[in-house]
Amino acid sequence: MTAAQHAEDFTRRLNDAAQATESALAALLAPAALPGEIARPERLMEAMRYASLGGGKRLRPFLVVESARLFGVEGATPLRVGCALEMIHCYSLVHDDLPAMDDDDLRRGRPTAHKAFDEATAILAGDALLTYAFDVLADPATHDDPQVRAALVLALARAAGLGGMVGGQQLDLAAETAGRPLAQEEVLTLQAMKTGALLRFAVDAGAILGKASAAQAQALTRYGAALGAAFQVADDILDAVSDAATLGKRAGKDAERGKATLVGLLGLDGAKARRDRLVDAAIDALDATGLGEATRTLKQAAHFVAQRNN
Ligand code: GRG
Repeated sequence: MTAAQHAEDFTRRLNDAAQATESALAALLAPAALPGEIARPERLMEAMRYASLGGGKRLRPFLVVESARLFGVEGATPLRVGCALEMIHCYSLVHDDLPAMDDDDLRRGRPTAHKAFDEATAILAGDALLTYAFDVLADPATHDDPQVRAALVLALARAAGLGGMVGGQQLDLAAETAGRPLAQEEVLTLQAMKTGALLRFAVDAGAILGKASAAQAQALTRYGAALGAAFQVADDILDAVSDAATLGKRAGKDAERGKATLVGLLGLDGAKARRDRLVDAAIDALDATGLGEATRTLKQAAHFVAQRNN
């Protein structure tokens, strides 16, 4: 394949994963109650659908699908795991946009959930997406091996909760009122928790589904951590240099709020250099899996994450 064909193949895979995620999420968020549920209130469902359908790059489900594919695992199983992860991601965006947190009006180019509905409904839609994510992972329809399901539930809980995304959000909020700027190490920890942990889970999930060897699983975790860090530096850079029309959300927020970012700490060029080093580290980690050419799409994903414009 030529370089242009490789690029085309990557775009097709990304789009296919996004479309498959959209359809699978829409099916999961259908009105019919599941066994054990009593009823699905219409307005809550509508808010959950608003928060999770019709937008987003679907990067996290794509990473689950591609990591599982390294081990020949394809189809409904990785897609459902990707949907569970995307539900957590969408809930975090809904809650992050609330007046008590970032207080934003625009997300994915549309009014935020609490603007389109109301605050209480947005909180509940986030809560229900969070709970549903673990329902999907625990459901035998996701995987017939209960040990695999339990491993996925545990890994996602660790990535999304106290010591992961939610903990990172708390550190971020605390930093705003700390009265002193965060040191670089503190910013890196905060970012690894707040945004890195979910991206890392995506590739760890592929290793769990693929029953990767310990060495391969470790290498993939290193890839996920580097990718997550590259994603966040790219986010800091975009917030500093882009605009709301391109981003689909407010730009320049970090500087406005005096947030500690890597652009603030390293300058724009320093942040770009760090981003590029992280992409190299992600690619090295994939080479260490010993899976060779099969890792090409994930290598392209590292470049994509770093160079994205929204
Ligand atoms: C409120 C519990 C709680 C957690 C919030 C992840 C997070 C923690 C907040 C999101 C705020 C934010 C803008 C973080 C920066 C990185 C990030 C997650 C950007 C959005 O992710 P993309 O670019 O979004 O993958 P799309 O819309 O493409 O899915």
